Amino acid sequence: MKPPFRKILIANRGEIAVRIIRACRELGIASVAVFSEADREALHVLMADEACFLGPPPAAESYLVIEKILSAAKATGAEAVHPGYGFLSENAAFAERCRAAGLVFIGPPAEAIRIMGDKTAARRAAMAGKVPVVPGTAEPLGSDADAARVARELGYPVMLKAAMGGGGKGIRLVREDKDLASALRMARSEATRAFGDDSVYLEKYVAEPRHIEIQVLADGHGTTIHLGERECSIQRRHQKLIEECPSPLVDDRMRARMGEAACRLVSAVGYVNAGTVEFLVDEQKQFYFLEMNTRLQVEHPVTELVTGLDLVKEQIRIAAGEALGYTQKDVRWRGWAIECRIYAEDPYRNFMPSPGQIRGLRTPAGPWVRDDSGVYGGATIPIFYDPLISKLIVWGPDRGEAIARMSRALAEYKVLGVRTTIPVLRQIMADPDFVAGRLSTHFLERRMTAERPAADDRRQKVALIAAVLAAYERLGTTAPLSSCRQSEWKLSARREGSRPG
Ligand code: MV4
Repeated sequence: MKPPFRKILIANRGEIAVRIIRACRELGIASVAVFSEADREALHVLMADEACFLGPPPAAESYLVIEKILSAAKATGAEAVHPGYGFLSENAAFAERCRAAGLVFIGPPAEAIRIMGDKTAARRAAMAGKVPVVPGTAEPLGSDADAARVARELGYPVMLKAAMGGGGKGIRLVREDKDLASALRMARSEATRAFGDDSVYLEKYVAEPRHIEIQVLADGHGTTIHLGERECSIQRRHQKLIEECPSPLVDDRMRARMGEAACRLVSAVGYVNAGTVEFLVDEQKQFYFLEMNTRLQVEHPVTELVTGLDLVKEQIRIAAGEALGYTQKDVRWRGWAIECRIYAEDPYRNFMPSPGQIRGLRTPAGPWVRDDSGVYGGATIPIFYDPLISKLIVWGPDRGEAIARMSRALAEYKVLGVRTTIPVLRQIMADPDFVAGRLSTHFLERRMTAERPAADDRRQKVALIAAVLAAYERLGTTAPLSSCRQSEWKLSARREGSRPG
């Protein structure tokens, strides 16, 4: 079959650039990577068919510079641009500039990006599509007096949110009337600094919510379908750590209702391509539209493993004008998938980034295990970008088997040289509440009393000296020091407690 495009430029880096290169290769499409000074030897550059240098390490001087991306596409003769997630992926002006330059933007129309970028416009679109929204304002707030009246009508506590924000930036919980004025002042100045716009709006506060999102696909021929939900409640400060498909909370009826609501929103704004509709779900299992992400999501692989679809290939085909070729009733969900995000962060130091060189790497494999990684052993994780090393995704016939498989895979995972989130992920897989599916967006902060597992420093040093002496005796004095590397592996296995349970 004829490939949808001859050549695609990938305006991103790291694991998602690698993921998109893989889809291109399977479709017979040539790939062009872009890279900053900090990414000269990055995996996505090594894997692409061609690569274009952008500029200095800061994203504002490389991955975010529209002119540079467009020049790279022109210089290499790319026909289309895939933005991945983050960076320029939800920038309506970028989508427009691509189209004006004769490039196909692999994403939704600029107008749909613009509507969903304004959270009050997104709420209005949801209401127009009869999608339940959290009770609150449909327009940005006016004066402080207006805000106070609305807040009293809604009833405290309320959430104050930046209209141009999203993903947790610029939101504030207001518990009572007397706190509203100062919260408004702070929210407006924060919003101005972060988004260049001081518009804010109010919503009633939903206590103990779960974060459940619906994956949608829409082609340019009027077919819109949903691929079910992802449960994303295990997060820390709006950074997700674990996602699963399906959600332990959602039954067939609820999935159908949420899916139909998501499809109505998509149709209401003329959305085309892949997208995600986020919902908050309260303790009575009522769902409310929160916001829509107009891009491929980090956690898309769990949906892929359960539906059998390749979302990046679907995105590329849709952008090329192809029809989906199947309908809602053809979508089948089989088994359970879980994703764990492996970040170069120290979970025992408040998740502080831990960039640097990966001195040793052993990635898990075996049945139904997928590792979407952006690195290799010896690679350096720059300080300039998101410190995501990889996403470990497993599939099992049911949730219990998926959890057991994830525990097994995490036990195999070894990363030397940088701190990672692997130890907390192992703890969560063994947590009785997680295993029972008792999740909420507060799960992690309540559980983060975690301590480094009995890392008795003195005992570890003694063990290290003993191991060095033993290796020295075994090898004799003529052996090169590098032969000792083996013991570092063994030590790391012991240090991190690789045995499950
Ligand atoms: C809320 C909420 C409770 N009530 N809105 C945080 C991220 C942003 N997208 C919306 N967020 C929330 N909005 C109302 N009316 C609680 C959150 C929230 C949250 C949402 C999703 C995932 C994790 C979260 C963690 C804390 C708060």
